[in-house]
Amino acid sequence: MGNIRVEIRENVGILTITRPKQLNALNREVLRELGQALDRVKEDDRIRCLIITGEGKAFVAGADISEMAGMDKAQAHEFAVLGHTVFKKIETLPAPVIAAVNGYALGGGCELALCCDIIIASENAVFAQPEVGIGIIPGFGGTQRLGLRIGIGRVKRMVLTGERIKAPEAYAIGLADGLVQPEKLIEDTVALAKTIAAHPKNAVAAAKKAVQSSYSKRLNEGLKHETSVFERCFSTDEPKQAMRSFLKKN
Ligand code: DAK
Repeated sequence: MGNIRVEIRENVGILTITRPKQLNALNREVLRELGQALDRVKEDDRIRCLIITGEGKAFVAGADISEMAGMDKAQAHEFAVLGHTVFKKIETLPAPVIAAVNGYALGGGCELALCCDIIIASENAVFAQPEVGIGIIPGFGGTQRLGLRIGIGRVKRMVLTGERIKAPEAYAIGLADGLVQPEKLIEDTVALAKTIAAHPKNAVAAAKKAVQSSYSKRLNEGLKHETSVFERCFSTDEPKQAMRSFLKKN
């Protein structure tokens, strides 16, 4: 796999997205490889807790805008199905998943962190849902999963302004569950993962499932609604124009 690396430390898996030149932006290839890697992790009895992180200065700077700019409505739909399928694999993986957010977690990157069970932020992490700026809405669950962590006013503030939330604020408002020094991010997250991994495997999986069940029905309905609203964004020229203007500036 060209964009994903998985290493195992005792009974903890560390999955790293390795596309640092594009700030680990999620294109179709990265999403497919992420899905395959998650399937393997699920089958690997050694892994009792999984950490997801990014290589370089970003966790994930969002969906790949250069790929999205060329999508028509049908391709956007396919992309949505792919993304939702992969993100669901994280949410339903029996082993808990911890996002170790090492830098930018923007758009689809913030949404990737949100579908992990626990989010640990490095002090230099930055979270945002900037999609409105490129003519779309968060389409990988951000409009639904953010509300499970922060209040509705804060969700609207993030989604409507696209503004960036720095790690200390993210921790203060419950968007992140831990705040650690950048150089200790992996070490501290592995220590947390080992605490989880030391408990009986079936009890941990059952506890994760039970907590998920407290909100999964409402979440699944919300995700369907988000997808239909998202796809409608592609029925005008707004996203294409806004994405092209982002690409021109870069
Ligand atoms: N896509 C593609 N390339 C990206 C990228 C992205 N999201 N983010 C960064 N890059 C690329 C840059 O174009 C640049 O490439 P080169 O010019 O070197 O070839 C390289 O990464 C380094 O970026 P910068 O030079 O811009 O680095 P800086 O440190 O100056 O700035 C930045 C870092 C993160 C502030 C900046 O790169 C930035 O603003 N990036 C875009 C962030 C963003 O808007 N992200 C949200 C994308 S929208 C869907 C569901 C969900 C989504 C889509 C569809 N469906 C349901 C179908 C999700 C949408 C999003 O995530």
